[in-house]
Amino acid sequence: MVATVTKTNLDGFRNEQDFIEDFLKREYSLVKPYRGLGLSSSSQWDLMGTAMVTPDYVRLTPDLQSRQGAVWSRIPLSVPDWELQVHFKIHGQGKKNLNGDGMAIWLTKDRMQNGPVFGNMNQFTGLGIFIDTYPNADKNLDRLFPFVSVMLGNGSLSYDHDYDGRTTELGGCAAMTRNAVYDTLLLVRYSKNRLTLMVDVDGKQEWKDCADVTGLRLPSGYFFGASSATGDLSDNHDLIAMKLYQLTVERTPEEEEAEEEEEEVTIPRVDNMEQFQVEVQEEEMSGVQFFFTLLFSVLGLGVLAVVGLSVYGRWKENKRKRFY
Ligand SMILES: [Ca+2]
Repeated sequence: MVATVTKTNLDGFRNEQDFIEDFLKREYSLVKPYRGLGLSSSSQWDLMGTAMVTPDYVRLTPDLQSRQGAVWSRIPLSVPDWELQVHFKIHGQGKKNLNGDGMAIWLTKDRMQNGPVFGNMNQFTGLGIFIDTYPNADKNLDRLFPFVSVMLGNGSLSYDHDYDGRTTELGGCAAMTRNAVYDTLLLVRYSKNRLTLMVDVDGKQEWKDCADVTGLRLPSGYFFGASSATGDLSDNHDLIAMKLYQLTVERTPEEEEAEEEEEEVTIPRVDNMEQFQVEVQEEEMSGVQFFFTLLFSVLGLGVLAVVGLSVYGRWKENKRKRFY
């Protein structure tokens, strides 16, 4: 029997319940008041770049050109089934599509790095959720922006900023997250190798599906973070809260057995996706396959020989008829 849990800390709403209960893990959460954030040695989070704390939000970047800011958890994640709720606000003076670049939520092996992917390093290892507010790839807008997308990095995959990361994205959706009238939130749930991304941006207090990736394998011990960057175009990128819930999920005995037998995941990957197959192993022929391959080869050669001989015979006969 799966009980329904009413949440009191996030407006008491929730969609499908496929877990028994959840439990807020304070050590992985960033909530008001952000006491000692980035300053105290007892703080569980570090600030970098232009990130600054105010009573109501953590501003990753101000609405000014060429800024980078981030906040990173100090504690490696050891929760197997979890849900992360992110409350953020992106706003600025720029007219639509004259603002940028957006922000990213991370769960990665490395932390506190500078770089070109929304203020974090490229070729990252782990999970990146991007709230991309500027269309770099095409100005015809065959895709609405802001666009929220998911990428899994394995340390060699590269996020292509000029193409808005389309070549590496695992899923995503348009979400009107900039200069929004309503609270803008996103939810990332990871359980049983399935990653679900949902958004709530239109004040209806319900989660809308954005991406759903199965067979996604993420090692444990990674760090949560949020980062943002501005370039020629800018925005205020504010993080209001990141809440991490540990989920209690029912597993069938078969599922438990399968998980125990699985090898420990050391590099993030998605099953059945070519870009995550580092080694390509040639399939070996079984004995039966080998026997039939040999049999048909011999039979085929035999047929060819017979056909060849009869053609040769006729040709010889024709030749003889012609000369005599
Ligand atoms: Ca972009």
